[in-house]
Amino acid sequence: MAALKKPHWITDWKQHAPALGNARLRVGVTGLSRAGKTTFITSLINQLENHQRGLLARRPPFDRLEAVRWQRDGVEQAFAYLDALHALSDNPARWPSSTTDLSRVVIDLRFRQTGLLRRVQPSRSLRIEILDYPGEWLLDLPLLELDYGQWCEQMRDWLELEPRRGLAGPLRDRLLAIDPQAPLDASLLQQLRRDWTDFLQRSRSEAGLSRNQPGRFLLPGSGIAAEMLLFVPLLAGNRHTATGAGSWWAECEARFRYYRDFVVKGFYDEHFSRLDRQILLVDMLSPMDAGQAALSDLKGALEAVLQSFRYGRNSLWRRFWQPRISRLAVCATKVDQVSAEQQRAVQQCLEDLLTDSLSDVRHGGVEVRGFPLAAVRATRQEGDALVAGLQGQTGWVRYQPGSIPTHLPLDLQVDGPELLELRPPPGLHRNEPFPHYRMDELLGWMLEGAAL
Ligand SMILES: Nc1nc2c(ncn2[C@@H]2O[C@H](COP(=O)(O)OP(=O)(O)OP(=O)(O)O)[C@@H](O)[C@H]2O)c(=O)[nH]1
Ligand SMILES: [Mg+2]
Repeated sequence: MAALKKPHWITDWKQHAPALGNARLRVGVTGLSRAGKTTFITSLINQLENHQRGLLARRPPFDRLEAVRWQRDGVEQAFAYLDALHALSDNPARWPSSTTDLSRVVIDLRFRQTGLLRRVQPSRSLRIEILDYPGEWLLDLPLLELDYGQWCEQMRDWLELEPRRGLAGPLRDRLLAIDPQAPLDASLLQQLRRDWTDFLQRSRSEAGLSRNQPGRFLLPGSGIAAEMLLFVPLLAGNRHTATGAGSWWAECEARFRYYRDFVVKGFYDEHFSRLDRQILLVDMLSPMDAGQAALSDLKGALEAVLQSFRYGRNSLWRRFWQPRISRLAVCATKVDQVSAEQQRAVQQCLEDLLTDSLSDVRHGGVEVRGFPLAAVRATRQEGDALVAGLQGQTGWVRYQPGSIPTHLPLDLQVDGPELLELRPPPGLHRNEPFPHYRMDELLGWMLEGAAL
């Protein structure tokens, strides 16, 4: 099963790298579904490959960068960089496809040494390793802290509140009506499982909700047998429910445990262990546009993710993170959708949303910095208006994005911006740096110290 495999892309480092003067930097790109991970990783490779021409050229340590090689041979499940480039440089340009499985990025950089060190060792290598994965998988992180009964209780609580209550409709009553001790009805379980997946899909697309569990119901990825994803929350059960063999409870609980202990834990062990730096990407503008419920759900989802950083007896930190992560970049993504002056406000709203979690992370000794980011800039500013192309069309629109508050109100009621479905800018090419906002600042900060 893919989620359980040992990440041997790490061990083959020894074969490729020189014995002396090399270093490795594992960068965790963390973002929920549609946060902009794949586009960011594509732009990151593109900026590095074109370091001599773009804004990177003048920024340390890239002024000492001599050579860049994006590795694909010998990398297991290599990131589909060329596919993403193909979409972005198409006419009309398209965004890369939504990610359906795990993939890996390995980039080797060679820096020129300066000063006295140059005599001993003229150059130094740095290998950057990144994972890309469907954002839905991250939403399962909190399951590691729950047993099946607690998860059922939580789902019952969530389904009592709008908009989930309305979205679930009769499914909620059907799940409540099941006696957990009754013998399992296998065909009814199949039906309920399909309806639960449908409910998760609508929660995401109609209400812009983030916490849609289990994430693999939406995107299973490869290597997981469908029958292992066959369970639903039994809303009449709770953490004290006892089991009887062959009952609804026994069957669903066993599969939940497998899901938590192998599928979820396998992925998190790989993604979260041994990271040196982390980049948290958050699409803040879409939930601001969708409204209060979406913002509040995003806050819950991100807090659960960031909890991994906390010190403390029961924290996930001890279980999954080495206290080696020294830097966390918190980035509001796709800020090219608003005017240059509004970009800092979007970032501020994101940091307001995460105030408590970010204080905890800082308190744990991690350096945190915010970057309002556009991996690929789709708009250009003309006066106080923006000009861009719409997806699937060829012409141009000129628009004003609407208001962004300077701070996020505590009740999360915002009159958000109007968002359009923008297409990437025309004329992108692999051998030219893509237009962006602050990719150079972010990369400089991420690599600071690592390339010495
Ligand atoms: N304007 C603008 N839109 C962007 C940018 N990056 C991403 N987008 C939009 O956001 C969508 C999602 O971006 P992805 O990079 O696929 O996001 P992801 O986090 O990889 O999403 P999953 O693979 O579904 O988890 C894209 O299809 C674009 O519509 C950006 O820099 N600027
Ligand atoms: Mg993706």
